[in-house]
This record gives sequence, C-alpha cells and structure tokens, in this order.
Amino acid sequence: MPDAFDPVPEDRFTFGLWTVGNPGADPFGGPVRPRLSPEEIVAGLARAGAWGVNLHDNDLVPFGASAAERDRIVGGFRKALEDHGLVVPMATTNLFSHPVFRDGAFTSSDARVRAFAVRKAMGAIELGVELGARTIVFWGGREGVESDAARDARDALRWMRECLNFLTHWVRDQGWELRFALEAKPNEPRGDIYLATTGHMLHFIETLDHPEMVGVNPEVAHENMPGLSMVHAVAQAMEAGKLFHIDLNAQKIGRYDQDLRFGSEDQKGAFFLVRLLEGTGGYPAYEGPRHFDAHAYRTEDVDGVWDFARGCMRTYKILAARARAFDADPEVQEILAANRVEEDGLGMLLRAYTPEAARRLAAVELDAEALAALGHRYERLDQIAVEYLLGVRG
Ligand code: GCO
Ligand code: MN
Ligand code: MN
Repeated sequence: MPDAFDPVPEDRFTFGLWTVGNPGADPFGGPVRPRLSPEEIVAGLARAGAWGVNLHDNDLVPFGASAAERDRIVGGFRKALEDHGLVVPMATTNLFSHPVFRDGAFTSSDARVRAFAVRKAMGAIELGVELGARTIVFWGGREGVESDAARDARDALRWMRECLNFLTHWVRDQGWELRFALEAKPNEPRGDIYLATTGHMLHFIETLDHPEMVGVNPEVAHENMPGLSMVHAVAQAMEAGKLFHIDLNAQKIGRYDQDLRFGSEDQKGAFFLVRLLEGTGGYPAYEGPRHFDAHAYRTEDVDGVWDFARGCMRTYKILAARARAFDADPEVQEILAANRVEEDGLGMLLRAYTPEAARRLAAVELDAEALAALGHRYERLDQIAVEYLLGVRG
C-alpha cells in the first residue's frame, strides 16, 4: 500500500550506479547477484521513485574503451535516462580500481601517475557534463599510505592541491559551471588516507586557487568509522557554505566501511542528521540531492536490492516527518528557549570585540555558583526525541 513515505522524484533522492549495482562481492567472496546493466538500474530506480542516478566514469564506460564504444554506451544510457525521466546530478572518477593507482592518484610520488589521473578525471568530467551533472565528486580512494616511510605527507598534500587546481582552472576555461565536492574517508583501502575527515577537507579547500568552486561530500560511514559525529561534520560544512553533496548510508562505529542502508544503524544519529538537512530545527535546509552511497546486504537477491533502495528513501522521509514533529513540539521549544539565555545584551557584547566591550565585560556581574547550579533538562529533551523516533509521540 502506498503511503506518505513512498519516495517521489520531488524528494530528489539519488543513488550511484555502483550502489544498487553492487553485486555483493566482499574481500572474502565473489559476487552473489547478477550484474545489472546501467539501463536496468535506471529503470529500477525510476520505478522505486528516485530522482537521479550518479556514476563513476567506469561504472558506465569500461576502462580503456575506444571512443566509438564509449559514444555507443553513453548514447544507450542517455536514452534510458530520457525514457525513465531520471537525471544525473553528480559524476565522479574511479581513481582506485586500476592497478596504476595502487599507490594513489593525485598523491602518487610518480608524476606520470598523477598526470594519468588528472587526464582520467578530465575524461570523467567531460562525461558528467555530457550527462548534465553539476557536481563532480572526488573520493581518491587510494590517496594514502600503509607506511609513512613512503613519502612526506606534505608532498602528498601539495600534489593533491596542484591536481585539483589544474582541474578547476581547466573547467573554468571550458566555460562549465561545475562544483567540486571532496569526500573524506579515514582509512580503507589504505592504512591511512590523507585528509581523513570532512574537517581536514574544509581547511584544505581554503588553500586552493578557486576555493569557491570546491566544497565537501561528507559520508555517514566515513565519519562514523572512527567514531566521529556526522551531524557535526555536516553542520560545519553547512555553516561554511560548503555542503555541495552528501553520501547517506549507515555504519557501526569502529568497523570497516559498511555502506549500509540509510538509517539501518544509529537511528538517533540519522534522525539528527535529517533534522539538520531539512532545517526543521532552524537555518535553511540543504538544497542538494539526497544521495545514497550504500548497498544491499550480501544476503540479498535482485528483489532485495530494490527493498534496500526503497528502504533508504522511506527511512529518510519518515525521519524528516519525525524531525518536523519534534521541532514543532511546544515542550521541545520551551526547553530549548529556556537554555538559550541572552540576558543583558551579553550575547551582543561578545559578538564583536571593541575596547569598550572589554571594559563592559569586566564590569558585568556574573554569579558562577548560581550558573553552575542550573540543570539543563537535556535528559527530558532527549527522551522526547527518542519517543518521536520510536513513534509513540506526535
Ligand atoms: C567508498 C566511497 C565511494 C565514493 C565514490 C564517489 O567508500 O567506496 O564512499 O563510494 O563515494 O567513489 O566518489
Ligand atoms: Mn563508504
Ligand atoms: Mn561515498
């Protein structure tokens, strides 16, 4: 039975070809499902209610394909997109599968490998532009080391910067209006990957020639693997105006990169993430695609893959509805307001330093003991959140 949580294209949900197309191989066993063609994926996503599909260059065009073969494949894919009304908002480059990238791509110590990687990225960007993509994601994959004996990380950072600068200049020269989104992951498949978190990326972006063109693509699993908060990573990116794209999935903290169905683990983290993206607690909502970078359990057959895809989208919509109800709850608003004290113009005083503000600050009477005695009622507030999440309130 269709209900209010069934996805529709207006929700702007997207999946990668590599996500629903994942045939279930892992380091200990081969594929368990037939490989779906890009056309089958497009048809299935449209049936499931998605808005778009994203891709790596080699998800569509095999490595080393001739120009004629490439054009034939892209033509067939474009027809499927038109037939099913799906868009391609994002494209990315596979800079990790081919053995040439075994020691990285943009951070390889070998300038020949870096040159090959930049040229491959240019081809992937051209493909993206041809398909209508506006965002180009960069997840290097193998931009790291097993041993720091290999190179000084400062060289790696400089090479990464040079390659990204080269690409931003080239894109501008073509007259394309594209945005780059850098995706961090702390480890796997390399022992340690450079620029391990969204926070690292946000700083690095400010050192580029065209920082305004470059933002981030945070992923739930990648922030949670080392036990960090995805909510805080995304909030920092939003505050900096840098949330250009997002990879939604789920992850158990401390494990390998699981890329699980969105909301299938840490429902509370997912609830506060959706609340942030939808802006129900304040601030404008995130306007980009809601992209799922996840795949079905290895136990599933092809039907299970579509259960997985619908599950990601439904859970997002359910959490959005729960977040709206939570933020509209008078008791929630009352507790938040009671904690947000702006007495005597103190907030304003701290907003901008002047010598006069410093003199006034010195003169303000502040009773540390009285302030220390205040409770904040966050136990109550969090329990309300949990009750919304569990569906017994609102
Ligand atoms: C991973 C990454 C990738 C990237 C993709 C897009 O851990 O495998 O999350 O799925 O998101 O390569 O750049
Ligand atoms: Mn991942
Ligand atoms: Mn990802």
